[in-house]
Amino acid sequence: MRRHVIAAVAVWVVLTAIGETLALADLYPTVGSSEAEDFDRIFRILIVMGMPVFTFVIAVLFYCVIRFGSFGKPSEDGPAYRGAGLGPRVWLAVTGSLALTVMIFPGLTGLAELQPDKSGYGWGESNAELVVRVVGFRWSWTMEYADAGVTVSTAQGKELVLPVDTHVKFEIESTDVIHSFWIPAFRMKIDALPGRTTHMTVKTTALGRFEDDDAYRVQCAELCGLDHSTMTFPVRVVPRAEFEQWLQSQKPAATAQ
Ligand SMILES: [Cu+2]
Repeated sequence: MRRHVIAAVAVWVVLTAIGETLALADLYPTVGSSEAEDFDRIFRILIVMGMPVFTFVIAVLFYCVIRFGSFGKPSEDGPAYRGAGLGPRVWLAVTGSLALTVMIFPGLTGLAELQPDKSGYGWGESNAELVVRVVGFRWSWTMEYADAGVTVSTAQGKELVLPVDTHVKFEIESTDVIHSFWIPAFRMKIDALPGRTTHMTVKTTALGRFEDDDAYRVQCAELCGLDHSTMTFPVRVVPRAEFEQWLQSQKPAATAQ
């Protein structure tokens, strides 16, 4: 018995080392907002905590299958394991504590951080420096820079241009069915609902554009019909001065000249 325990533990340790290395490796999509940094950190914490539990189950399962499996030969059932004794209690205590811990941190603490502004339906702070009104419809989006009186849509071959290092608040609506407004580089997503405005605020932290990196795109993330997968919109994050220039060039008076 002792030999089997040592062998299974060795498999567990090796699998855990591989899993934790992968969890901490930089295998994540482009990070383009401070929220993305938070979410990636939270994701890593959850993976790092969950990995030993996952690899324990895998190690015991595979060790037992390989070492004790009868592989087609007829065999009798082993003696029933009644679940008494130290093993199950330790297992319950460890996994129960881990589950409770992640519910509080990063669960509840993360939620409180993400939703300091309880007004309306949405995520993020109310300290927006730029407001973009987003309308989703089958099967595209329009973006309205309300303060500047500028509206862009894919029909015009435009893109969602945002200034870097800026809190941007998106106010999101739908004209038909439920869509979901998602920008992978920002790791933030919220439903676009007909008859209700939702919002989310992100702080852009890195320059980027769709041509170089498809994490810089709006993508509908709620199955909404035939062309759901094409319901995308390119995003470009630029320095603030360039943004102001771009916004001026998009104003109706400027484009009419
Ligand atoms: Cu969709």
